[in-house]
Amino acid sequence: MKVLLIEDTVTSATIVTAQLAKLGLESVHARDGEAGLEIFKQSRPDLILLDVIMPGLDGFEVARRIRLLEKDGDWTPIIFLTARTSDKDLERGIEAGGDDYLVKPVSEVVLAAKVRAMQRLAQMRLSLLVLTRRLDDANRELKRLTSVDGLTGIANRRCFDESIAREWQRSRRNRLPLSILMLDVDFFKQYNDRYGHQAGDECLKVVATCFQSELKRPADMVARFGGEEFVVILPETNVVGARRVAEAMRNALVSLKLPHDRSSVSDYVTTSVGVTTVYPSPDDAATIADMLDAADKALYLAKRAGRNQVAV
Ligand code: GH3
Ligand code: MG
Ligand code: MG
Ligand code: MG
Ligand code: MG
Repeated sequence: MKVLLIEDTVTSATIVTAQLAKLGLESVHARDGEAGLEIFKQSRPDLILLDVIMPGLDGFEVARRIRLLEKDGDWTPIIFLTARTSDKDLERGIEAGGDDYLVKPVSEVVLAAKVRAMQRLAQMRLSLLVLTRRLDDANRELKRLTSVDGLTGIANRRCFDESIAREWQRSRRNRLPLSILMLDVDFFKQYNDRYGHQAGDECLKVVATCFQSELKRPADMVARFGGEEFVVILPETNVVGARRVAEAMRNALVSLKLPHDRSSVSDYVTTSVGVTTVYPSPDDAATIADMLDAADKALYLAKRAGRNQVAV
């Protein structure tokens, strides 16, 4: 622990320095406020013993300036050394940013006790900082866990709900088209029956990654809607663009050639896609649910038309 002693009276400084040394504390002495502030800036002591009455800057002013020099979250304990102990003076000292005071001549036992008290406070402050950092980490992790699908690692339904609400409003405000793709893996029940549920899970991970890698713009997002269904948000995308992305996703999955010998439409895992494009407007009563309904209906058409295809 490094102590900065700011004291203009040499005899008092000599006594306190000796007392600090006896307590095993390293100290550096400044003869006035200006010099003290310089040392503070350069060496960031762990504790400051600060005389109140000094020529030039008095102790209260020095304390005020030290508090201004400290960066956010920094704190150096300040103990005033004072001959005066009127309530008014104490109040001024605390207001200026002091933490405690010692009456001169300084008693060695009181000095030792107050130094220990400040050490305890500093320790508590450190623990608090560590705790705050852990809390921040935990919050970030919580946010991740609540927005990511546990199996596939892509956005989950909750995250989708938030995103679609945001994009819907944005599209409404800016009068821009908004497209949605609803994708459903074909004959997935049969896939599970044939290869087992675990293989089914693995397959869904691969499918999710495949869909994700087809999205090129940062604003586009794919989420697991539930089970073997996925949903894609394509902001500022008209029906031509949406259909193009849908075809790209369908094709990308076909190209993976994931074996599925119980599928009636292909030897591989395939997906059907429903597309819908809306132009939400402030004077329109249409809702997000209506848009999802439309995408679902299009998906149903794609299924009924034979699967492994896109319908609008
Ligand atoms: P369709 O082509 O009409 O979509 O046929 P399908 O068999 O894919 O449709 P259906 O809705 O009848 O069955 C979906 C299946 O997906 C049923 C369910 O067991 C399976 N499934 C849903 N979620 C998961 C999952 O997380 N893991 C695995 N392994 N299977 C899942
Ligand atoms: Mg003095
Ligand atoms: Mg389904
Ligand atoms: Mg399905
Ligand atoms: Mg079905």
